[in-house]
Amino acid sequence: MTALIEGNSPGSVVHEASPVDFDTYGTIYEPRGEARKAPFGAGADADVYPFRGRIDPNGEFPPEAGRYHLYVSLACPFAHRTLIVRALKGLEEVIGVSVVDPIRDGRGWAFRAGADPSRRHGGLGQTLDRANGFALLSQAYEASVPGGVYTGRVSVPVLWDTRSGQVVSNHYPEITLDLGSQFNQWAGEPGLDLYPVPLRDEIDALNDVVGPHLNEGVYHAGFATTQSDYEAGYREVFETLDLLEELLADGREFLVGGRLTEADIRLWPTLARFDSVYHGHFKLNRNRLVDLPNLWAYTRRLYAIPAFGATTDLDQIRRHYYGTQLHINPTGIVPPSPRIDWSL
Ligand SMILES: N[C@@H](CCC(=O)N[C@@H](CS)C(=O)NCC(=O)O)C(=O)O
Repeated sequence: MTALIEGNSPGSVVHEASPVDFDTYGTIYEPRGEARKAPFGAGADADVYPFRGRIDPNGEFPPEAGRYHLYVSLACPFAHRTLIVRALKGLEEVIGVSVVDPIRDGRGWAFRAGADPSRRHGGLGQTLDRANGFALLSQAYEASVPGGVYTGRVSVPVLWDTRSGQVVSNHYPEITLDLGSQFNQWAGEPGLDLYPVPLRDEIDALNDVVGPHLNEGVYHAGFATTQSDYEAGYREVFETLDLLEELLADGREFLVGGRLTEADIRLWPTLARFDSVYHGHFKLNRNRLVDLPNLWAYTRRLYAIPAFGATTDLDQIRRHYYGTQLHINPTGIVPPSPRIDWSL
């Protein structure tokens, strides 16, 4: 299943997953053969996202430069947030990153260096596993549970502890909070507080709407298998976009408190994917994001910040959604990018 490749740290062997093979392994939605059957469903259920460790100076996982590693997919909006915070805080030298192949068969997220077309136009690209040399991300999960039998979801993002050799957390809301606050002594931007105490109630209130109804709402519509479920998802998504369009009508630059916060980081990855993927692939076609002037101006404003724009790989995003979610796009055909002008 894997090929061996010389690792860059002495003595280590880095594995590369064998090529994507839908015929043998199916998809993660309908796995085949030796591919692992995993529970599937939307939401942040603790049973399927069981790793909830926190970075804490007095806890099991104290902050330390070079100790923790992120496993991400550039396609995944939940993982995208962790990269945005890592870049905003200037933690590139402090927290390592490995990037999975955006194309995923029934074995789940996998590491392939491949001929990555994204890297050619300046993206982060996909990588082999720089922390452990695993071929499949499931190996990181299996290494973290007694007996190696893991029954939850193999999702990204993952925060990995290289010291104890286990997953710290696969729960993105806490990963971004910890990256944003616990590594300040090594951060390039130690003073940047993305979750300031006086704004927390307002940020949380907005996240409580944006999270379930927009970030996850797009999947409710996109993955629906009945007309009524689809319509309910469609409604909640556009109601939330309308609400945000209204909120931004006063010309505010950021969602809360006149400054960049967790609220922007939670919302933005969904907006960045909207016209490229959700509008067509998820049938969320009442309008495009570019048709909502306040939201589109806001989206472009944040795209111009390198931590947002440089972590956004629309090529991988399109290839992942259209080329992997074969239960809703059985041909796997990936359309070219729509014409979007991201300039300010
Ligand atoms: N609730 C998760 C959401 C992450 C998530 O759903 N990631 C998706 C990709 S966008 C994934 O890895 N799915 C694979 C799976 O769940 O089996 C979190 O806290 O991070």
